[in-house]
This record gives sequence, C-alpha cells and structure tokens, in this order.
Amino acid sequence: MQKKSNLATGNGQPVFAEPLHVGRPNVGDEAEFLALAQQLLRRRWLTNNGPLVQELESKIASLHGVKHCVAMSNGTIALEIAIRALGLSGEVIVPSYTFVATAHALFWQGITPVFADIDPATHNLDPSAVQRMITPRTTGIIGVHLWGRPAPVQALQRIADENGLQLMYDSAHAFSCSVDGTSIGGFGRCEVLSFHATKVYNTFEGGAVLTNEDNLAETMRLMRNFGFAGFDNVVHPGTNGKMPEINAAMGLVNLRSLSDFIAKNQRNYEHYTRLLSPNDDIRVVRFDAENKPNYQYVVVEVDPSIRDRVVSGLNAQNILARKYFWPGAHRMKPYRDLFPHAELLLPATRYIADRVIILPTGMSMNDDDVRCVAEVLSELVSRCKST
Ligand code: T4K
Repeated sequence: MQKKSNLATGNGQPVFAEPLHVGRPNVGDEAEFLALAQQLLRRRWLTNNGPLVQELESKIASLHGVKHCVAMSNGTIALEIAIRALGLSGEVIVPSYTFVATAHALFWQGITPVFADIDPATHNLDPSAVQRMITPRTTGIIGVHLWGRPAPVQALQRIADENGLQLMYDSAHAFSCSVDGTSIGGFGRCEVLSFHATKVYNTFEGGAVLTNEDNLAETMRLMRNFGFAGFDNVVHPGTNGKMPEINAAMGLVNLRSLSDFIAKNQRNYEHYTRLLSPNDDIRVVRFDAENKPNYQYVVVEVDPSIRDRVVSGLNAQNILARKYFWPGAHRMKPYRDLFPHAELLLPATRYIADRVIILPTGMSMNDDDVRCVAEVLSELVSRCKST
C-alpha cells in the first residue's frame, strides 16, 4: 500500500494521519468572505431579508433559470415551508432511500410519509412503485434527485396529473444540475435546495425553494418571516425560516468558486472511476455528463456480505467513508414503528442501502489522496471477499 507525505509512517498507524471526511466543506476566497463580513457588520443589517440575501436569491434564481429563489435558514425548514405552502396533508409519497429530513419534514407537520421503492439502477424513485402507493388519502409526491442524478421527472409529473396530486422535489443534492438540458428548479411546483456545509455549495447552513409560481413564492416569503407583510401587519401563519446575512455572504463568495468546486469533484470522480472500474467487485455509480452533475457524492456499491467490514476497514485507516442512506428512513424511528412491514414493499431500497459506500471527495482531496483511498478500498474488498 503506497504511503505519501501526509500519511502516517509507523507500523500499526492508520494510512492517513489526518481523517478524510465525506462532506468536508468547500470554501471559496477567504479574504472576500471576510471583507463581506466586515461590510455587513458595519451596515448593521444582520438578517431579515437583507441586501446580501436578496443578491444571493437573484443569482441563484438566474443560475437555475427560474423566476423565484426564496432563501431559508436550512434545507429542512425550506422543505417544511414548501410542503405547507402547497397545502399537503394526509399522505405524501417519498422515497425511503434519502436523507431522513425528506420524511421528517412531513411527519413534523402531522403528514404521513408513505415510502415508495426506488429503481436500483438509478437509486431514484421507481414511478411504478409510486403509482402502487397512492391511496384516497394521498395528496402529493416529493421526488428526490438523489446524488444529484435526476429523478424520473416526466413519469412523476404524469402520475401527479393523472391522480390530482401535488408534485415537488427535494433537490438538496442537485445544486446547478439539469435534466436532459433543463436546469433543475422548475420541475414540479417547486424544488428545495440545501446549502448545508457538507454540500458542494454551502452557506454554512442554508437552503432555498425555487419556483416559477409568483403566488407560491409570495406565500413562502411570508411564511419564512412569521407572516409579516410590513410592520405590525401579520397576514399569514408563519415561522422563522430566514437566512442571516453572514450565510448569504458565504453563499456569494462560494458562488464565485462553484465551477472550481465542481471541476475538482469531477476530476476526483473520474480518477476514482478509472482506478476502481477494473475491479468487478466494486461498482462505481455513474453520472451522465448531459445532466450537468455536480459530482458531490462518489457512490460505490459492494457486496452486502462485506460492506460493513469494508467501511470499518476504511475507517480504521482514517478514511471516514459513509453508508448513506442506510438503513433507509423506513427502518428509523418513528417510521419503523409506524410501518413495521414497510420492508416488504421496498426490496430495491434494501438492496441498495446494504451495498452503498460514499467515498470522500471535494476540494480538500488531492490526486494522491484519491489514489490511496482507491488502493485501500480495493485491497479491503479483495481481503474481505476471500475470508
Ligand atoms: N434532503 C436531503 C436529500 C439531504 O441530503 C439533506 C441534508 C436535507 C434534505 C436537509 O437539508 P439541511 O436541512 O441539512 O440543509 C449530513 C448533513 O448534515 C445533511 O445536511 C445532509 N443532507 C446529509 C446528507 O449529510 P450527517 O448526519 O451525515 O452529518 P455529519 O455531522 O455526520 O457530517 C457529515 C460529514 O461531514 C462528516 O464526515 C463530517 C463532515 N463535516 C461536517 C461538517 C458539518 C465536516 O468536515 N465539516 C463540517 O463543518 O448529515
């Protein structure tokens, strides 16, 4: 196993002296950020729809080719507000194979998330499974563009239209991605972004809803600020979903480096793919260039009989790979109590959740790091297969 300068050298030491994290934040020009931070401090305007938030909203809307970007304090509150603004109730169909926030955003507001299975080839919702989960109580569907790979937008829209259901997207992974040449942001009635620190593009914490509907955008702007329409004038139920100015400052700075972040992710992904593809026991999940992937997740599948041992072996070498999104939301509380037999309807979710390993990528990884992680992974897979 090759060692390099930042790697531990002594016997029995992890291969990497410093941990390699999945989700290590990408940070743009620090001096620019500090200058913006100083400006906003001197302006004494720290939050409540400040000028930096408005500038960020306009830039993100134009990047995604949509009329409105409504910035929020995080992706989860953005999901909750979008769900409420659409008037969803009763049951809403979601994948189980997603970050648990997709389901929580419904359950938190007394709506039942109903889990539909995925297509094991794409890791995204299987439209025929969605169709099967519709009941008289269903009011909507939330598609997820998992790993930034587009959900089956046309089939989901058809199902929604034929059954009188609302359709929206959790696009937390899909910042700046597109679907067959059309940017994400305008599919369904709205799409929700996350700008969490671990995402390809971050504002420390943050999120937004993208939509082309004027009334919907206006409602969500009211909802994120307690329903205020001017001083002392509350015209709508609301909560506090506002993005602070310091987050928008980070967002504006990181937007300038977005193409560098994505180019680096793409380089890492292609490097991993070249190194790992010859190994028949490791499947690298592929991205289609025409969908403008942001490559923020490097996703591999291995045999379920060895997956956990491989992840433990990687962790022992300070490669903090993750098992996203094991075991699936349906096997987490409160959903496993609510739907103890959900597993029977989610065979592909189980199949994929038991196989996936997410490898570290992002600006903090250099070519040697990628090569070394690939070597450690290949060795571990061979060793675990033979024992
Ligand atoms: N929908 C989907 C499909 C999502 O993936 C998410 C978020 C949401 C909705 C909700 O959006 P937000 O409300 O979060 O905006 C992490 C993130 O916390 C979460 O935002 C993200 N998805 C999810 C996929 O990943 P955890 O539980 O894995 O976080 P944690 O603390 O284990 O950190 C992940 C890795 O990142 C670790 O290896 C450590 C590293 N890290 C993390 C932070 C915060 C750093 O190196 N530096 C940091 O500052 O959920």
